[in-house]
Amino acid sequence: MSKIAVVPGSFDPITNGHLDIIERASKVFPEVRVAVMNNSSKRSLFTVEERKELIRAVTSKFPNVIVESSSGLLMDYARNAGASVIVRGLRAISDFEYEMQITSMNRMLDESIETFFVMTKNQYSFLSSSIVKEVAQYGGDISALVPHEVEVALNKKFEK
Ligand code: COD
Repeated sequence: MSKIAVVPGSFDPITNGHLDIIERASKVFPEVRVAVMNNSSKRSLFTVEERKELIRAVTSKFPNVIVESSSGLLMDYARNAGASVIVRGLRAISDFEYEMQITSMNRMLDESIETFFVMTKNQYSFLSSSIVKEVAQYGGDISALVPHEVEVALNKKFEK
């Protein structure tokens, strides 16, 4: 069995909640690939390249983390990467229904790749990229919610 885990997401942009999931996955798996993917139900603020650059900047302290992107299906990306596990974060009950749906679909596409869930830390249970963008857009303080590089990039997007 391969020891490669994929942490997929939109990461628009990466938050402290995402970073915590990536860090915890990097302590369990010898190689973690963070995959920036398209979520067709979300409109993005940052380009894929910008999102990758920010993730690379804030995960550079983890030597076994690689940042990539794909515009196709997650399971095709994971298979080509030689991964055996997808790691997802779980916050509230509201995440469960969505995660159940995509995990079941992904299992139909490739049942050899398992999905593992990591429970968020309490302090990140309310945190999402959308809420961070909303607060940043109206000039609120997001310094406790995202890494410094992301705070700078968001303030630049909203010209603060
Ligand atoms: N604490 C813990 N975990 C968190 C937090 C937090 N505060 N915030 C987010 N997370 C977790 C999420 O639960 C998720 O597991 C991960 O971090 C990434 O979150 P997002 O919101 O950036 O990413 P999503 O949910 O939009 O990612 C969806 C994908 C892009 C992975 C999905 O749409 C996909 O696989 N797209 C590719 C096309 C495909 O294969 N589609 C078929 C799927 S059935």
